[in-house]
Amino acid sequence: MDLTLWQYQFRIIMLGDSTVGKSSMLKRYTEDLFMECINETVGVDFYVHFLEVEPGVRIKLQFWDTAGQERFRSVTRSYYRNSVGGLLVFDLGNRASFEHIREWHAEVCARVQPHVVLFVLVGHKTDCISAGGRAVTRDEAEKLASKLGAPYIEASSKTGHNVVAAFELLTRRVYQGLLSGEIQLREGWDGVKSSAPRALLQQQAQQGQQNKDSKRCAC
Ligand SMILES: Nc1nc2c(ncn2[C@@H]2O[C@H](COP(=O)(O)OP(=O)(O)OP(=O)(O)O)[C@@H](O)[C@H]2O)c(=O)[nH]1
Ligand SMILES: [Mg+2]
Repeated sequence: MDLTLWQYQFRIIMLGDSTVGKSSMLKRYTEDLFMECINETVGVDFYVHFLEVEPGVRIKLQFWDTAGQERFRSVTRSYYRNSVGGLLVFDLGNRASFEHIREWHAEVCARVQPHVVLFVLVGHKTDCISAGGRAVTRDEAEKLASKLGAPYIEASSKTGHNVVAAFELLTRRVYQGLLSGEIQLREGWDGVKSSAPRALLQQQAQQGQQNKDSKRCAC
């Protein structure tokens, strides 16, 4: 089987303050590597990974790894619009990075209209909190996630804990959004691409809508 073949391509954007570990999460996920000394991201970096979400359905994940530093914001903003998924990352030992999550979320949502971006919130660097370095409780993070309509997960790129789980959670969320019709392919928008014929996609979207309608009736 050609491992570069894919049925869907999702563009995912990494968001959060500088040093929270966005690039480290991607390094761990795509190369299974961790670096204590890693260069700050300048503008935007690009990573690719493939994931089979169900037998025969391979997703090509294109990651935009944005710089958290304010001085790059004009560059990174231009990548929001063509993203379908966003990993909102904060450092569990850095309270300010948690408090800025609402701003990251609001900024992306305002700029992607009329498209939708689905998010997962990540409390990162769990390896540091065992030594009493936790600045954000799980309860606070879960409350924020629920306000943002996103699942919450805690991870560490250093140990590898939950890194794959975080990316898979987001990928499956986008895939389900596509099947249910919450996410729709549109001309001139590159958040999702499909190698399947358009007729098949329309059929899937209609099926998703019917499922939604029947669920509504059942309530
Ligand atoms: N202890 C620990 N350190 C981490 C972890 N992930 C990243 N780091 C360290 O945190 C620092 C910043 O990591 P980066 O991945 O460059 O952070 P970033 O969010 O990409 O930063 P910008 O590119 O400036 O936006 C580096 O020194 C990493 O080694 C982790 O899970 N645990
Ligand atoms: Mg980076």
